[in-house]
Amino acid sequence: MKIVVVFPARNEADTIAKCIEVVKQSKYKPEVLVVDGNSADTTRNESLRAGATVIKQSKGIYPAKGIAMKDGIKKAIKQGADIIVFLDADITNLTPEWVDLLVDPVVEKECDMSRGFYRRAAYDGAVTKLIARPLSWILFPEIAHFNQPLSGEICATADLFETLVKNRNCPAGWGIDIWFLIEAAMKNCHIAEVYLGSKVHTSRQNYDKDVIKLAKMAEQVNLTIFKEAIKYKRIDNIKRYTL
Ligand SMILES: Nc1nc2c(ncn2[C@@H]2O[C@H](COP(=O)(O)OP(=O)(O)OP(=O)(O)O)[C@@H](O)[C@H]2O)c(=O)[nH]1
Ligand SMILES: [Mg+2]
Repeated sequence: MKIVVVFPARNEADTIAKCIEVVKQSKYKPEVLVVDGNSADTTRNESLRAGATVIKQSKGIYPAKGIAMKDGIKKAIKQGADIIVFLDADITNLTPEWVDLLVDPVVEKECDMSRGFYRRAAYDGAVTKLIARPLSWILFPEIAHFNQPLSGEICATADLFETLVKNRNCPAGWGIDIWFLIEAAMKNCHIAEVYLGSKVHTSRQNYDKDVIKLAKMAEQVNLTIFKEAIKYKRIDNIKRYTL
Protein backbone atom coordinates (compact mmCIF):
# COMPACT_ATOMS: atom_id res chain seq x y z
CA MET A 1 0.00 0.00 0.00
CA LYS A 2 1.71 3.17 -1.20
CA ILE A 3 0.88 6.41 0.61
CA VAL A 4 1.90 9.78 -0.82
CA VAL A 5 1.63 12.92 1.30
CA VAL A 6 1.21 16.05 -0.82
CA PHE A 7 1.95 19.57 0.40
CA PRO A 8 0.69 22.41 -1.79
CA ALA A 9 3.17 25.14 -0.88
CA ARG A 10 3.70 28.76 -1.77
CA ASN A 11 6.37 30.61 0.19
CA GLU A 12 6.57 28.17 3.07
CA ALA A 13 10.37 28.01 3.48
CA ASP A 14 10.12 28.55 7.26
CA THR A 15 8.00 25.46 7.89
CA ILE A 16 8.14 23.05 4.95
CA ALA A 17 11.32 21.09 5.85
CA LYS A 18 10.10 20.34 9.37
CA CYS A 19 6.68 19.31 8.02
CA ILE A 20 8.32 16.88 5.58
CA GLU A 21 10.62 15.41 8.23
CA VAL A 22 7.65 14.92 10.58
CA VAL A 23 5.35 13.16 8.09
CA LYS A 24 8.14 10.80 7.05
CA GLN A 25 7.98 9.42 10.61
CA SER A 26 4.40 8.21 10.09
CA LYS A 27 3.93 4.47 10.50
CA TYR A 28 2.91 4.41 6.82
CA LYS A 29 6.38 5.56 5.66
CA PRO A 30 4.88 7.84 3.03
CA GLU A 31 6.59 9.40 0.08
CA VAL A 32 6.34 13.17 0.15
CA LEU A 33 5.50 15.43 -2.76
CA VAL A 34 5.58 19.22 -2.71
CA VAL A 35 3.68 21.19 -5.35
CA ASP A 36 5.46 24.51 -5.39
CA GLY A 37 3.45 27.55 -6.38
CA ASN A 38 6.33 29.55 -7.81
CA SER A 39 7.60 30.45 -4.34
CA ALA A 40 9.81 33.53 -4.09
CA ASP A 41 11.63 32.03 -1.10
CA THR A 42 13.63 28.78 -0.66
CA THR A 43 10.61 26.46 -0.37
CA ARG A 44 11.86 24.35 -3.27
CA ASN A 45 15.39 23.83 -1.92
CA GLU A 46 14.18 23.26 1.63
CA SER A 47 11.80 20.60 0.34
CA LEU A 48 14.46 18.82 -1.69
CA ARG A 49 16.87 18.95 1.25
CA ALA A 50 14.23 17.34 3.49
CA GLY A 51 13.79 14.48 1.00
CA ALA A 52 10.61 15.39 -0.87
CA THR A 53 9.94 15.25 -4.59
CA VAL A 54 9.14 18.75 -5.83
CA ILE A 55 7.06 19.69 -8.85
CA LYS A 56 6.13 23.11 -10.08
CA GLN A 57 2.47 24.05 -10.14
CA SER A 58 1.25 23.77 -13.72
CA LYS A 59 -0.44 27.16 -14.06
CA GLY A 60 1.00 30.48 -12.95
CA ILE A 61 -2.13 31.96 -11.38
CA TYR A 62 -2.45 32.72 -7.67
CA PRO A 63 -3.96 31.80 -5.33
CA ALA A 64 -4.26 28.39 -6.95
CA LYS A 65 -4.46 25.81 -4.21
CA GLY A 66 -6.94 23.87 -6.37
CA ILE A 67 -4.54 23.68 -9.29
CA ALA A 68 -1.72 22.63 -6.96
CA MET A 69 -3.85 19.84 -5.48
CA LYS A 70 -4.92 18.62 -8.91
CA ASP A 71 -1.26 18.60 -10.04
CA GLY A 72 -0.36 16.72 -6.87
CA ILE A 73 -2.99 14.06 -7.53
CA LYS A 74 -1.75 13.49 -11.10
CA LYS A 75 1.87 13.21 -10.00
CA ALA A 76 1.12 10.99 -6.99
CA ILE A 77 -0.84 8.63 -9.24
CA LYS A 78 2.14 8.49 -11.65
CA GLN A 79 4.27 7.58 -8.64
CA GLY A 80 1.91 4.66 -7.94
CA ALA A 81 -0.01 6.09 -4.98
CA ASP A 82 -2.86 4.02 -3.58
CA ILE A 83 -3.79 6.66 -1.02
CA ILE A 84 -3.09 10.39 -1.15
CA VAL A 85 -2.98 12.68 1.88
CA PHE A 86 -3.01 16.48 1.62
CA LEU A 87 -1.59 18.61 4.39
CA ASP A 88 -0.96 22.35 4.64
CA ALA A 89 2.73 23.24 4.61
CA ASP A 90 2.50 26.07 7.17
CA ILE A 91 1.63 23.96 10.19
CA THR A 92 4.03 24.37 13.11
CA ASN A 93 2.66 21.66 15.40
CA LEU A 94 2.33 18.81 12.90
CA THR A 95 2.99 15.29 14.24
CA PRO A 96 3.38 11.94 12.40
CA GLU A 97 0.10 10.86 14.00
CA TRP A 98 -1.80 13.33 11.80
CA VAL A 99 -0.93 11.15 8.82
CA ASP A 100 -1.71 7.94 10.72
CA LEU A 101 -5.09 9.26 11.93
CA LEU A 102 -6.10 10.40 8.45
CA VAL A 103 -4.92 7.25 6.66
CA ASP A 104 -6.16 4.61 9.15
CA PRO A 105 -9.87 4.76 8.30
CA VAL A 106 -9.19 4.83 4.54
CA VAL A 107 -6.78 1.87 4.68
CA GLU A 108 -9.24 -0.03 6.83
CA LYS A 109 -11.99 0.79 4.31
CA GLU A 110 -14.15 2.42 6.98
CA CYS A 111 -14.46 5.39 4.66
CA ASP A 112 -13.54 6.63 1.18
CA MET A 113 -12.32 10.02 2.37
CA SER A 114 -11.14 11.36 5.72
CA ARG A 115 -10.77 14.98 6.70
CA GLY A 116 -9.04 16.58 9.63
CA PHE A 117 -10.70 18.82 12.16
CA TYR A 118 -9.07 20.63 15.02
CA ARG A 119 -9.26 23.18 17.77
CA ARG A 120 -8.38 26.59 16.39
CA ALA A 121 -7.52 29.93 17.89
CA ALA A 122 -10.61 32.15 18.33
CA TYR A 123 -9.49 34.58 15.61
CA ASP A 124 -8.77 31.76 13.14
CA GLY A 125 -11.19 30.24 10.63
CA ALA A 126 -13.29 33.30 9.77
CA VAL A 127 -14.27 32.04 6.31
CA THR A 128 -15.27 28.70 7.85
CA LYS A 129 -17.39 30.33 10.54
CA LEU A 130 -18.98 33.06 8.44
CA ILE A 131 -19.39 31.37 5.06
CA ALA A 132 -18.62 27.69 4.69
CA ARG A 133 -20.58 26.37 7.66
CA PRO A 134 -23.69 28.60 7.39
CA LEU A 135 -23.96 28.05 3.64
CA SER A 136 -23.53 24.30 4.13
CA TRP A 137 -26.38 24.27 6.63
CA ILE A 138 -28.60 26.14 4.20
CA LEU A 139 -27.65 24.50 0.91
CA PHE A 140 -25.99 21.17 1.64
CA PRO A 141 -27.40 19.57 4.80
CA GLU A 142 -25.46 16.45 3.74
CA ILE A 143 -22.26 18.13 4.97
CA ALA A 144 -23.72 20.30 7.75
CA HIS A 145 -22.19 18.10 10.44
CA PHE A 146 -18.60 18.78 9.36
CA ASN A 147 -16.71 21.02 11.78
CA GLN A 148 -14.11 22.10 9.24
CA PRO A 149 -15.51 21.95 5.70
CA LEU A 150 -12.48 23.99 4.54
CA SER A 151 -9.93 21.67 6.10
CA GLY A 152 -6.86 21.24 3.90
CA GLU A 153 -6.10 17.98 5.67
CA ILE A 154 -7.76 15.50 3.33
CA CYS A 155 -7.05 11.83 2.65
CA ALA A 156 -8.68 9.57 0.07
CA THR A 157 -7.94 6.71 -2.24
CA ALA A 158 -6.09 7.76 -5.36
CA ASP A 159 -9.03 6.31 -7.33
CA LEU A 160 -11.53 8.63 -5.67
CA PHE A 161 -9.35 11.71 -6.11
CA GLU A 162 -8.74 10.78 -9.76
CA THR A 163 -12.48 10.45 -10.40
CA LEU A 164 -13.24 13.76 -8.68
CA VAL A 165 -10.63 15.86 -10.50
CA LYS A 166 -11.78 14.59 -13.91
CA ASN A 167 -14.69 16.97 -13.42
CA ARG A 168 -13.88 20.13 -15.33
CA ASN A 169 -15.61 22.26 -12.69
CA CYS A 170 -12.90 21.40 -10.19
CA PRO A 171 -12.01 24.84 -8.73
CA ALA A 172 -8.57 26.36 -9.25
CA GLY A 173 -8.38 28.31 -6.02
CA TRP A 174 -9.54 28.27 -2.39
CA GLY A 175 -12.84 26.55 -3.20
CA ILE A 176 -11.16 23.18 -3.69
CA ASP A 177 -11.37 21.84 -0.13
CA ILE A 178 -15.13 22.25 0.26
CA TRP A 179 -15.61 21.20 -3.37
CA PHE A 180 -13.99 17.81 -2.62
CA LEU A 181 -16.30 17.49 0.38
CA ILE A 182 -19.52 18.36 -1.48
CA GLU A 183 -18.65 16.21 -4.52
CA ALA A 184 -17.72 13.19 -2.39
CA ALA A 185 -20.85 13.60 -0.26
CA MET A 186 -23.07 13.89 -3.34
CA LYS A 187 -21.56 10.64 -4.63
CA ASN A 188 -22.65 9.04 -1.35
CA CYS A 189 -19.06 8.40 -0.34
CA HIS A 190 -18.42 7.62 3.29
CA ILE A 191 -16.51 10.56 4.71
CA ALA A 192 -14.95 10.57 8.17
CA GLU A 193 -13.92 13.67 10.07
CA VAL A 194 -10.90 12.87 12.20
CA TYR A 195 -9.93 14.92 15.26
CA LEU A 196 -6.28 16.00 15.04
CA GLY A 197 -5.96 18.14 18.19
CA SER A 198 -5.03 21.77 17.81
CA LYS A 199 -3.76 23.33 14.58
CA VAL A 200 -1.17 26.06 14.75
CA HIS A 201 -0.14 27.62 11.47
CA THR A 202 1.92 30.61 10.46
CA SER A 203 -0.47 33.40 9.64
CA ARG A 204 -1.96 36.57 10.98
CA GLN A 205 1.25 38.54 10.80
CA ASN A 206 -0.07 41.44 8.80
CA TYR A 207 -3.68 42.54 9.31
CA ASP A 208 -4.10 44.32 5.96
CA LYS A 209 -2.61 41.44 3.95
CA ASP A 210 -4.69 38.94 5.89
CA VAL A 211 -7.93 40.77 5.20
CA ILE A 212 -7.15 40.92 1.47
CA LYS A 213 -6.35 37.20 1.50
CA LEU A 214 -9.50 36.36 3.46
CA ALA A 215 -11.64 38.44 1.09
CA LYS A 216 -10.31 36.51 -1.92
CA MET A 217 -10.79 33.24 -0.07
CA ALA A 218 -14.34 34.21 0.89
CA GLU A 219 -15.17 35.11 -2.70
CA GLN A 220 -13.82 31.83 -4.07
CA VAL A 221 -15.46 29.68 -1.40
CA ASN A 222 -18.80 31.45 -1.95
CA LEU A 223 -18.53 30.97 -5.69
CA THR A 224 -17.75 27.28 -5.32
CA ILE A 225 -20.67 26.62 -2.97
CA PHE A 226 -23.12 28.53 -5.16
CA LYS A 227 -21.91 26.78 -8.34
CA GLU A 228 -22.39 23.45 -6.58
CA ALA A 229 -25.81 24.57 -5.35
CA ILE A 230 -26.84 25.36 -8.93
CA LYS A 231 -25.42 22.05 -10.17
CA TYR A 232 -27.36 20.09 -7.54
CA LYS A 233 -30.51 22.22 -7.96
CA ARG A 234 -30.46 23.59 -4.44
CA ILE A 235 -31.08 27.24 -5.15
CA ASP A 236 -34.07 27.33 -7.42
CA ASN A 237 -36.03 28.15 -4.26
CA ILE A 238 -33.40 30.43 -2.72
CA LYS A 239 -36.06 33.07 -1.92
CA ARG A 240 -37.13 30.84 0.92
CA TYR A 241 -33.93 31.84 2.75
CA THR A 242 -33.97 35.57 2.28
CA LEU A 243 -35.01 37.65 5.29
N1 LIG B 1 1.23 25.55 -4.81
C1 LIG B 1 0.44 26.44 -4.18
N2 LIG B 1 0.19 26.30 -2.87
C2 LIG B 1 -0.60 27.23 -2.28
C3 LIG B 1 -1.16 28.32 -2.99
N3 LIG B 1 -1.91 29.05 -2.12
C4 LIG B 1 -1.79 28.44 -0.91
N4 LIG B 1 -1.01 27.35 -1.00
C5 LIG B 1 -0.65 26.41 0.07
O1 LIG B 1 -1.85 25.85 0.57
C6 LIG B 1 -1.75 25.62 1.97
C7 LIG B 1 -2.88 26.35 2.69
O2 LIG B 1 -2.72 27.74 2.50
P1 LIG B 1 -2.76 28.77 3.71
O3 LIG B 1 -2.25 30.06 3.18
O4 LIG B 1 -2.10 28.21 4.91
O5 LIG B 1 -4.32 28.88 3.92
P2 LIG B 1 -5.09 29.03 5.27
O6 LIG B 1 -4.52 28.13 6.32
O7 LIG B 1 -6.53 28.89 4.96
O8 LIG B 1 -4.81 30.55 5.61
P3 LIG B 1 -3.93 31.13 6.82
O9 LIG B 1 -4.90 31.22 7.96
O10 LIG B 1 -3.45 32.47 6.31
O11 LIG B 1 -2.81 30.15 7.06
C8 LIG B 1 -0.36 26.13 2.39
O12 LIG B 1 0.53 25.03 2.40
C9 LIG B 1 -0.01 27.11 1.27
O13 LIG B 1 1.39 27.27 1.07
C10 LIG B 1 -0.87 28.44 -4.40
O14 LIG B 1 -1.31 29.35 -5.10
N5 LIG B 1 -0.07 27.47 -4.92
MG1 LIG C 1 -2.56 28.11 6.95
